[in-house]
Amino acid sequence: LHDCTTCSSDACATEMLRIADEQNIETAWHRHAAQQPQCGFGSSGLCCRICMKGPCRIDPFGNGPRFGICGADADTIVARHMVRMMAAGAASHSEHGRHIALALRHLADGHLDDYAIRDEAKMLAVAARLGVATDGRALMDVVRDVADLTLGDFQNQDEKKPCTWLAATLPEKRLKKLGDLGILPHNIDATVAQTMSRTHIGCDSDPTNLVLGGLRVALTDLDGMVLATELSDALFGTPKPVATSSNLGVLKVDAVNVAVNGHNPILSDVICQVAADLEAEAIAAGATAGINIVGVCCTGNEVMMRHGIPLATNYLSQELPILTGALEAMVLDVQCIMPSLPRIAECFHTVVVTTDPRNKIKGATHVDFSETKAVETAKTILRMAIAAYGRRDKNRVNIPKLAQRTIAGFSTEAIVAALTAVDAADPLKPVIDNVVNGNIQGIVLFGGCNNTKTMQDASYFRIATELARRNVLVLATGCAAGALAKSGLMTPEATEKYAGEGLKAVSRAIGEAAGLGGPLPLVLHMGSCVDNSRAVILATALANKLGVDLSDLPVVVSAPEAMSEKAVAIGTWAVTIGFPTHLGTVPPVVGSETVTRLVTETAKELIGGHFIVETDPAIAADKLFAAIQERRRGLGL
Ligand code: SF4
Ligand code: WCC
Ligand code: FE2
Repeated sequence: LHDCTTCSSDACATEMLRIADEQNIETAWHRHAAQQPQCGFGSSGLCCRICMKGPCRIDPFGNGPRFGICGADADTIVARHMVRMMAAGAASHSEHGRHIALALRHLADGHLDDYAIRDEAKMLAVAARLGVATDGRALMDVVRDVADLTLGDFQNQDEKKPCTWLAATLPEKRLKKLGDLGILPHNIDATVAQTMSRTHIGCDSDPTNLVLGGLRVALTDLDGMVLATELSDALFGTPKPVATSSNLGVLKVDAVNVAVNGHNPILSDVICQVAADLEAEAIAAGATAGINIVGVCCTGNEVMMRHGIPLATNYLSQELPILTGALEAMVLDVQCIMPSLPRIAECFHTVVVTTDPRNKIKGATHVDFSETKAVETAKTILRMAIAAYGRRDKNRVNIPKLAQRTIAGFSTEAIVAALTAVDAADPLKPVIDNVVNGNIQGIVLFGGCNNTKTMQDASYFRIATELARRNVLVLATGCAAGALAKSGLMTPEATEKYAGEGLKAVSRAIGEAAGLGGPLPLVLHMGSCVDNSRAVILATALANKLGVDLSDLPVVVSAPEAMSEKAVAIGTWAVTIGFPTHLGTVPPVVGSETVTRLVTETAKELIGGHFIVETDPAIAADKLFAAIQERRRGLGL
């Protein structure tokens, strides 16, 4: 049915796909093959399903209808659908953020016994950034004020007052530019609702105006991310460099293996905390190695960054840990979770547990999670996993041998701490000096998903090593980070092997000064998708120090396997705050020349950032490097 050699560049995934074929188990790759050929109208964005007179299709070659029944043309149809994707992405990230903000508010009110402010220094730093008084006040009073200010970003009705977190995050110059364009949002919920409203039949049909609305809603996505990241750090700790490992070899044959999959650390962090308490029960059940928690997707990134929990895999291969026959439970929260998981688990002993009442899956066991009984729920779930261990069929256990060493945990604070070891008085100076002297040509941030339209993880490796060779500093988040971790690029050895001479020298100097005993890893793992905000905070610090705007920095973004609506939102705000942003999968906009031109060319004149669509990874690396060079010339370097 499909050709395994082109599915994934991940050796563990390829091994598991062979087992899938032998045992006749359907995975995402098999379903991708069954979907071919995919609809040309949908692929180019020319199928409109916004009202029930439709679907209406526009003929891209001009031989058929040029207008939908209501009169909408290709530009309107493409723009409306793309902008709706941004709204859905922004809603998802911001809902995650709201969840954390509400938890903080409930904690301040004394309703949550199972949580605490684990990083008081971060909490106070966040308060100071938001203008909340801290001197001589009880910590929980500060927490309540921060939570309320944050919730204000979901409630403020004054359109002239921008979202608090955006205002506290972006450089002044950028805020002014966005304000002048009328795209600085005032309220996350209102902007998402307005986006849905203006894209309803018979509303906004002007492609330029629609795209501007899209930029505005994409900025609420950034707002939701920054607040999610910063408040999660206060609650669960700010990540520091930690050595761990990645890929399916992290599963242990003698352990009760539990995978946490999804995005929100609010449950998974508690699972990590209580696992030790149930160790004896697991051993009594015959699992001599106790309980082994592993991560998948962004929940995986969250617990990897904070607790060194190993990463089993990223988005596209999330079904495969079950195929090892050694996974007792997969615990799910929200986002990027395949509905196929219970179907695959039926072939094994694995229990699939959903925990969010708004994110259930047919065939899964649902255990309602609430923060007020977090420890109790986490223990219930872990006991389900321990019970499942007794049902494991030892003859069907196939754990691939491969696990790559991975150094993760590079929060902005951790990066600044490492730089402080080089220059305590002026930590950003070593970075800026080396950008100026060319040892570091620029910075690339890899983000985004996996997509069956390209070989899993392959472009990440190719573009990252190609740019590192040309002395570009590499950062990564989300499933991009998963891909680069599994590829072995988050190690000092990878720096020695792949980095250009300039970058290598800088990495060695920083790594050694910071006591890492060698260079920094080639790729710095900055966290989950919401942690793209960390890169924005870092870039803002650099821009402020240089007195320039984000659109002047030699910083680029790459999403070679973008897939989700969230990725569309992230890519769009990356462009909106001024970064050239590469997409390696073609978004459904090519049916409209106008919209395509708006996001790839006009955007550059208007806001400095723009999309670069390029499916060939080698050419993508060239284009990203060229964008870095253009920025360097702009700075006179
Ligand atoms: Fe067709 Fe217009 Fe309805 Fe879209 S909104 S489905 S183009 S009639
Ligand atoms: Ni973010 Fe993409 Fe992964 Fe989901 S977890 S698959 S949006 S990169
Ligand atoms: Fe994610």
